[in-house]
Amino acid sequence: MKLFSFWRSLATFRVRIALELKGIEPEVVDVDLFKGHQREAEYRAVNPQMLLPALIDGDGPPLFESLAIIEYLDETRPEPPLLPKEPRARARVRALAQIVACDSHPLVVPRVRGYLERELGLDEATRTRWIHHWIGESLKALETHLAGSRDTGRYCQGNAITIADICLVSHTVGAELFKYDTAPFPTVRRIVDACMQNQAFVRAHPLAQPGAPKSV
Ligand SMILES: N[C@@H](CCC(=O)N[C@@H](CS)C(=O)NCC(=O)O)C(=O)O
Repeated sequence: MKLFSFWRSLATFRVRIALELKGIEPEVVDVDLFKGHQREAEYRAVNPQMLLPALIDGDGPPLFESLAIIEYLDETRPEPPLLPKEPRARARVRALAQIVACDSHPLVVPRVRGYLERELGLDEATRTRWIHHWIGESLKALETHLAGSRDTGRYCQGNAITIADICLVSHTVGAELFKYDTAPFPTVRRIVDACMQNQAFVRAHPLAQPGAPKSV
């Protein structure tokens, strides 16, 4: 299995966590987002959208979109399961995951930050306001959902790690990389701290990847 990855990519972080939980060690191909390598012909042939992650399992074709990749991994390697069995619980897990992967993260990725800077001429302080605003909006929504539901347990859904936890951790670590204070979200913090007891999350962490700085 081949994972196209970059240490700073939060979407790839999600897939790395799932791979670690499943005990899969892929070959890693580094695509440097800071140097724009995602836009070079070699990677465009893998993912025409020029986004990480992409995953090749066996003789391909490449899989793309982190949530689709994680569900593919879960369907092809069912242990440990990353979605609950019961339909309402599955819907809640997917919904919590999508707050991160569909409603928040896409607003702060490099191509959006670059557009704000180059096309709209926003200075760094204004761009940081944008990033913090959208990170904060989804943290508020996640905290409200998690603190207010009897379905929440040690993790987002009961006491087993699911795709919702994978996304919650990627979002919170992303907030930290963008210097956004997550302390006002105690339920989010409690669940993230519980996840970080699991070595799969620790090994997949952006700062544990080759090429990452010691801190940001
Ligand atoms: N919805 C996609 C998001 C993919 C995405 O935006 N990836 C970012 C890194 S986290 C990327 O490759 N950005 C490159 C760019 O913006 O130019 C997923 O979940 O896989």
